[in-house]
Amino acid sequence: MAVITTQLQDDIGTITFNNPEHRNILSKQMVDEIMQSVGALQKGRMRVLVIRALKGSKVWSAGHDVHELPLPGRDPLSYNDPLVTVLRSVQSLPIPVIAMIEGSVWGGACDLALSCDILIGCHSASFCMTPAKIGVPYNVSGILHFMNIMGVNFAKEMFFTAEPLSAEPAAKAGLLNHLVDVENLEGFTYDMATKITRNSPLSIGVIKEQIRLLASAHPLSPITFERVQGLRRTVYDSKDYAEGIKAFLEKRPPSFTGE
Ligand code: LCV
Repeated sequence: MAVITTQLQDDIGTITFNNPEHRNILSKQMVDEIMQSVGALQKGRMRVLVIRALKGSKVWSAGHDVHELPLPGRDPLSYNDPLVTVLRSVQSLPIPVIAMIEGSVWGGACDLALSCDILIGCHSASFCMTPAKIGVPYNVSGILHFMNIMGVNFAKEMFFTAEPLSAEPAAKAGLLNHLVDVENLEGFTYDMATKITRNSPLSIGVIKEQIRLLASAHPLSPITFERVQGLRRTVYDSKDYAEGIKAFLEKRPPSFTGE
C-alpha cells in the first residue's frame, strides 16, 4: 500500500506523506516512493515541489525507520543509505522545494525538512534531533546542514539534548522561514509556490545550485575526513549504538554506558 500521494496542479507538485499509522517514517519504501514520484513529476511542468503530511497530522515524520538501522559494524547513515539519498536528491532538485510542516519532525526527517529550500510551519510544528537518543553517529553533511542553518550553538543544543524544539523557538533559530496559523498554512504555502512558478525557472535553478555549492564549500583535508569517519566508527561499533536501537524497539529508555 502506497505511503505517499502525489499531485501536480498549476506547475506545483505536491508529495503528501500518507502513513499515519507508522508516523510517516522515512522507510526505504517511503524513500523509494518519493524518488519515483519526483522523477514522474519532473516529466510534467513542475516549477515548485511541496512536501507535506496529511492535514491535521500530529507527526510530520518520525524520521528514519529504526527497524532499518544496521546493527553495529555498519555505518547507519552511509552515502547510499535511502534517507541520505533522498536528502541529496531534494537538495539537488533544480526547482524550489517547500516543506509544509504540521506536527512533530524527528531525526532524519528534520534533515529532510532542512534539505528543502523553504520551510513553512504552523504552531504544532516541532523539531527534534535524535541521534544521541539512539546512540547514532550523525553524518558530516547532516551536521553541516544544521550548523549552516541554525549556527553552531543551537545545533549543539539540538543534538546534545535530543529535545523537541517547538515552533516559535524553531522559527527564531531559522528552522522555519514562516510560522503561520494552521488555518492559513495551506493558503500561505501555495500562494508562495504560485508566486515562484511565475519567476524564471532557469535563474531559480542556477541560484539554488549556487547556494548549495557555496553552503557546502568547507575544505576538509582527507586526513580530517578520515579522522571524522574514524570517530563515527567508534560510535556505530559501540555497545551503546546496539543498546539505543534495542531500547527503542523494546519501547524502553536506553541505558548508555559509554562503551
Ligand atoms: C520505526 C517507528 C518510528 C521510527 N522507526 O506513536 O536522526 S537519527 O540519527 O536519530 C536517525 C537514525 C533517525 O531518524 O532515527 C529515528 C528518530 N525518530 C525518533 O526518535 C522518533 C521515534 N518515535 C516517537 O518518538 C513516537 O513514535 C512519536 C513521538 C513520533 C509519536 O508517538 P505516538 O505515541 O503518537 P507511537 O510511538 O505509538 O508510534 C506509532 C507506531 O510507529 C512506530 C512505532 O513503533 C509504532 O509502531 P507499532 O505500533 O508497530 O509499535 N514508529 C514511530 N517512530 N522512527 N517505527
